[in-house]
Amino acid sequence: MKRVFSGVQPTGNIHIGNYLGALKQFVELQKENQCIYCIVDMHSITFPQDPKQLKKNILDVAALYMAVGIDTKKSIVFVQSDVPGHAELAWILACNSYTGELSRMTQFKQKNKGRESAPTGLFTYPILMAADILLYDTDIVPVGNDQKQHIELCRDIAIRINNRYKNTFVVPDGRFLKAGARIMALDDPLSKMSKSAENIHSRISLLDEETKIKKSIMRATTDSEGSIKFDMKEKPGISNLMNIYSVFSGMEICEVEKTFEGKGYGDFKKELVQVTKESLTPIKEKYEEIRHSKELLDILKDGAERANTISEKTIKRVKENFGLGL
Ligand code: AQP
Repeated sequence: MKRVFSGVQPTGNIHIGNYLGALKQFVELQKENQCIYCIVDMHSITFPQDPKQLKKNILDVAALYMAVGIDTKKSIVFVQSDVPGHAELAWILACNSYTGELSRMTQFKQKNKGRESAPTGLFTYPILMAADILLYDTDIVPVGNDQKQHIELCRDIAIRINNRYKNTFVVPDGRFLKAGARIMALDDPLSKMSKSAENIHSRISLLDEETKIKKSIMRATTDSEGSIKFDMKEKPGISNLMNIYSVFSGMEICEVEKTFEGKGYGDFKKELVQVTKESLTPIKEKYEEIRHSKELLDILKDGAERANTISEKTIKRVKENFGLGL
């Protein structure tokens, strides 16, 4: 059995990019692996968060994990800050990584655009992410394409430490889907869909009302050509929508092209609204059942205990190999 680890930040409502790029994989991987899914609240404070809102967001993400199909009897679900090993290991990894490699991270460059000085946590975010992964002897990390560079850095740090000290870490592999790995913003198909973008119509959140879903899709940016052909370079808007349609409907892109041959963007968008609603309605219903149940807190408490048991073993091994403590 392989070990799987991944996480989502509690920074707002999870959108279909998070779902199609990451969460769908989380569910699939449960069948044959031991999975650990985290709500990475310590990552979210790289930018200031309202404390009350953050607490609410943590529980929202936990309920959504379960609503999309994560089975907490099989998989471990917990909140990152409930397991002290993440921060402890992050320091040890920080002492074995370089500012040069961190400054090359494109996500850091994008998020820090226009500032003279960056919050230190934003700069060292990939180290905390590496600690999250290495703490659990992870084999597979299911994520969206935007995390490719961070996974590479995590592998580099693990290999470096394994070479410097005794074999300390399992070197993980990223897992990226063919379709869904990079869902683009509906209003700007050259930027990825994001929870924190200002325009709410740039994304579809898993809990959006039907009228909001319709509005966001019907006003999505396309092109003036009008033919439903997949070409991410020349026709990024319609291609992004076709991608979403393909994953929700289970149709290959070539089937989507065939189905909508000769039809206009308006007709296609109406069908996309339909298939999106059908896919999200059961998730919303399940979410409503779980979100305010007492069970949710018990599950997170139990998850943290199980995660702590695994992480303590890793920390003990790391400290021994590094000669730390008595
Ligand atoms: N647009 C996307 N397409 C496919 N996958 C995506 N992911 C994020 N955006 C897309 C994947 O979702 C998982 C959780 O992401 P995260 O919450 O850790 O943070 P993020 O990558 O920074 O996501 P956002 O939505 O863009 O958040 P904000 O706006 O807060 O920065 C990851 O596996 C990610 O790859």
